[in-house]
Amino acid sequence: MAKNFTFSMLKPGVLQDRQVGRIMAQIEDNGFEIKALKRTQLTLEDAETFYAIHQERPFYEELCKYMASGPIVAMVLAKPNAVADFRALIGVTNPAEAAPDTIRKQFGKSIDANAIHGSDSDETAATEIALLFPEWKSD
Ligand code: IDP
Ligand code: MG
Repeated sequence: MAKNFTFSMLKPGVLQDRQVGRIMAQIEDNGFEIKALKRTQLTLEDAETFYAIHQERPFYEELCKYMASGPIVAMVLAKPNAVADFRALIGVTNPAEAAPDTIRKQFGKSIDANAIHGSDSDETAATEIALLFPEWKSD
């Protein structure tokens, strides 16, 4: 599934603000096909596993607590060059520094509540998809 799939999550603030539909519309309008989709809430343990790569960073515990603080929307997205194209669509980590029209610029409130996650490589996408959609297989 290399190169054609990525994994994304809408973070708890987006559901709290009822902005799910607006963000999903932009994702589809930018050429991504939704291959799997669910609303769920991560346990603290799920969030810690998901962000394990950041466990030595000072923001790790706050980030995990935030991600487990309310429901999220998880999805598998398909498009050629999905990982890089999706990172371009969402913008850089800090919404204040993100380019105009990116999802994080429009919907992010702070560096932790930055609206949306996007995988950073094909390998990470595969790992993240397996965590949230253990049954999912590309066709
Ligand atoms: P990314 O989501 O743009 O790939 P990462 O560096 O992988 O950014 O960080 C994962 C998440 O951790 C970010 O989306 C953000 O919510 C949070 N984060 C990153 N850096 C900081 C920070 O300096 N302070 C607080 N939260 C941070
Ligand atoms: Mg990352």
